[in-house]
Amino acid sequence: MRNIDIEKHVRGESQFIDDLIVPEGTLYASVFDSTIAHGKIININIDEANSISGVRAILTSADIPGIDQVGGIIPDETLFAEDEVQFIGEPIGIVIADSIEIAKKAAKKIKIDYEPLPAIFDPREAFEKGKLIIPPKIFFSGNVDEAWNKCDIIVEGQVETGGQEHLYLETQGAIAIPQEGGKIKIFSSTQSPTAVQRVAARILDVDMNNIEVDVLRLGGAFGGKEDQATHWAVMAALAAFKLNKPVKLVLNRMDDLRMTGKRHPYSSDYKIGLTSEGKILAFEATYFQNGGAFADLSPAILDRTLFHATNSYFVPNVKTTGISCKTNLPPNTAFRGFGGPQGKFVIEAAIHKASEKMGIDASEIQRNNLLKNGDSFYYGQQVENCYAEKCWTDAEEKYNIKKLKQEVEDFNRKNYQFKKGIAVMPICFGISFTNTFLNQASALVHIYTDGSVGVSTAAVEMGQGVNEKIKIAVSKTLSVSKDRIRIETTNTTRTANTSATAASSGADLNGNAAIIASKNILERLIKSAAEELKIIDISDLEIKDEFLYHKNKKTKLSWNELIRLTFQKRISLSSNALYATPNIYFDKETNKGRPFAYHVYGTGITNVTLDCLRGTYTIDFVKVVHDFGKSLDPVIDLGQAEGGIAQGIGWLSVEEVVHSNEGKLLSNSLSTYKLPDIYAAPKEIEVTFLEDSENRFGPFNSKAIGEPPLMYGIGAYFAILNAMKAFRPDKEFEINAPLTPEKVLMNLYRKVEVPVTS
Ligand code: LUZ
Ligand code: MOS
Repeated sequence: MRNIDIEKHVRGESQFIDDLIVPEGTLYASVFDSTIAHGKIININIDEANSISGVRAILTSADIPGIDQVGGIIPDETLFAEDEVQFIGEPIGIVIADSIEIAKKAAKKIKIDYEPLPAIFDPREAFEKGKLIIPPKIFFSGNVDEAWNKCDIIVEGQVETGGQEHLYLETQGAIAIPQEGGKIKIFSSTQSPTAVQRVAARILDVDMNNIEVDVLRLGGAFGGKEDQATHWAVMAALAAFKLNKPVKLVLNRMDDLRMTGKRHPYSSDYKIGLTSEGKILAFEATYFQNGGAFADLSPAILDRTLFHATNSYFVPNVKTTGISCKTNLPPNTAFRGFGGPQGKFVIEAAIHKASEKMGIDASEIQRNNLLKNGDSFYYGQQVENCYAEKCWTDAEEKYNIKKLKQEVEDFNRKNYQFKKGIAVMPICFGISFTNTFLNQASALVHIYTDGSVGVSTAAVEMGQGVNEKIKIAVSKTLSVSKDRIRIETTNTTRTANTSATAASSGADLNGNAAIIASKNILERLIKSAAEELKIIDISDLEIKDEFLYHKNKKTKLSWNELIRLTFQKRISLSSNALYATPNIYFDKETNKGRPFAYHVYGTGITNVTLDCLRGTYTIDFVKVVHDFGKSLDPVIDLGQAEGGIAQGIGWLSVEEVVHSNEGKLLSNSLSTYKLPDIYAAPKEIEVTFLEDSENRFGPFNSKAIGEPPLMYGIGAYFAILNAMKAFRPDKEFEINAPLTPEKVLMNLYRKVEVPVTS
């Protein structure tokens, strides 16, 4: 896969936080954290640590000059624990020393006495004890209570989905460098430079213009640096501010795994009602979200669960209840899909169970209930430009689903130890931050006197290729070669008040802003050319391939010449522009509105082979038809689709976040947390780009790609489950993800509850 940085990556020239050359005199910080899940801090003894040579300072909450508050949505989280700790890994303070080795050694010598308090790890238990992050949220349409009577089939059940570690290759980290006049410049590995700036200003009690945040690129994020990169950057800033020295703070892998939140595990109840023809009439669900100790982004993530509760289906009567539960675990956080995958999984489980009861294939129910133009989503938005059915029928034709199913059946008839399973997974994902005001981005475009172009936006490059997409958008708008365009670092002094690069909307929002800024300059250039050539009708002029054209005829004015001329006339060659997504709104009282600019659709087919002796499985293939709009860069988009699919499969199959009964992370390293490596990834991923898809909200008709493909991974869960059913048709299996090989094995051979009847 080629993207904007591929050559630098391959040569090891790309710079991440740990590669930056630090100024002389830089100090190093190491975080010390709670070793118990809940308790009062009785005493912190730093004497021994402080006596180690090379230790410069030990900072705790008492050393914070400003307001000790890092909560983004709800002010419920301090930078360092004050008198109470609420999870294992909660930061209590930092040691700053001449080297990282000294800082770490000293951190180990800090003795903390606690008075333990009871801890809760299970969201349902937290709910029963009234420990909630926000009051329950209810979305509904129609009337489920009246609808049940009209249903021929009703199925109820419980569904579990697990957490997921982001495992960005680059761990959390930052470098803070004091500047003159009390200013601090922070290099941070964050998706949200403004969040770092805002919180640093609050913690240090300075104005935001005293903090500059700069981001070159991240070594991955996946949502893990939307809110949770802030803490480490602010700690480094605090130390730099206190000691007036540059301070570097980079978490090692085990600290990062222990201290940071993951994808939220959910425990959910559902009830689904259908007609005997397989039309879904009613769906009711309650989602218990395991929020961890602080709110972080949990309320927004819960919203997205509710928005995606009905996936790609039209359901006339729906009631969903979201409950964000406070537990003594690290605050769970944004992760690719942002609660959407958890929501979709529940209705897919409900459909799966209903299909078992009806003795039909789940795909018949799925197919029968796909959204169409003219339907509405249960949160009020009209379904427009819907490609749900188109993706499904294209997949049916292109991949011959019927034949694939027949092949699975034939295989299963002939084999005992090995069974195959197949599942279809349609997706529908809403694009826009669900908090309307976040849907804005700005861009600053400069054209230098030699004709080269510099672009700053709010977008953060994290390997997803957003910089390349912005470059393409600017190149097309100005009709200037991509080689003449540089995408600059994301910097709060050039692009202020930024939303996080998140919600799959980085390329849409920032690409559109860059297009507007480019067009502003283009207009001035055309005017200047008209003056120069004494042409009256400027609509006859255009720039093509770095030349001015008049009535489609090349003139003598090259791009460079035009830039030079325009500069001589003292006309600005820079522009700043804002893009704000039009026509979106949401009423938080009624939970109705038009929260999304548009939706992304697709259909995936997943095939697996299960070794029923060992419980191990291979994903034979995933074949999808996906709606990319008019892709700005098919190679980047394909990479995002493939990566998302692998990550989604990982979440539901091999990745398992495990804690001890005391709330200690047991899957605390790469030897105990299983990632989908090349062997666990599908043997084949085939992606077909849906044809003729239009999207006026994306740059040049493109569509967002970051999060939607992850949800094809849900198909892998049900494909494995179908293979298990082929081996044990006598058994009812619980729906409890991830479906790790050991869980498969236990489930296949656990005592038979229902006698074999044939
Ligand atoms: N972040 C956010 C997100 O603040 N709001 C969202 O709706 C969202 N969606 C996906 C990923 N991050
Ligand atoms: Mo995200 S989950 O779009 O940071």
